[in-house]
Amino acid sequence: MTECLIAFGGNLSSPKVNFQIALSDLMDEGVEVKKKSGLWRSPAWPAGSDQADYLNAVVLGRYAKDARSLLALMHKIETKHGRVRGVPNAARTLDLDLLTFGREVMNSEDLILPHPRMLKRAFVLIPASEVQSKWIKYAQRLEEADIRATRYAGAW
Ligand code: PH2
Ligand code: MG
Ligand code: MG
Repeated sequence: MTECLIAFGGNLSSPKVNFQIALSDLMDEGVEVKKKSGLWRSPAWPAGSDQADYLNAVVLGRYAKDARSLLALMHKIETKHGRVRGVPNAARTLDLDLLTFGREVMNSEDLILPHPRMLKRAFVLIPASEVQSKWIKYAQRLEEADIRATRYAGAW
């Protein structure tokens, strides 16, 4: 079993419900949940996007197969939730991002590990800090305005 960190995001059609269903889908397919962050609400990045606020969360899990199998499973679940791929940063029902997979470092076209932008995003680092304390020091290096704009929005 490999420890994996999965980010959840969404800003269309009840993201909280989508997160709940997606997590139970992941569990049905063999992802064991060790820790689950709360929900965090933030404005759509980049600033000035004319979109609804996002909800984000991070789950620390364990998975028996390899990183690409997990990524394929995540894509299948995104598609089931009506996720349409295409325009970068377009509004979305459900975004599942693989942040880390064990100690794997990878730079291929379909998968980069650890996730290349995770250290820059308050909406990833703040929930990640709830489930793994090693991210706290990176969260503390974020811009104060980004930290303030990321607000706790309850359990799920
Ligand atoms: N995801 C994006 C683009 N912008 N903004 C917030 N606040 N949260 C996200 O998860 C997010 C975003 C693309 O994946
Ligand atoms: Mg994604
Ligand atoms: Mg994303």
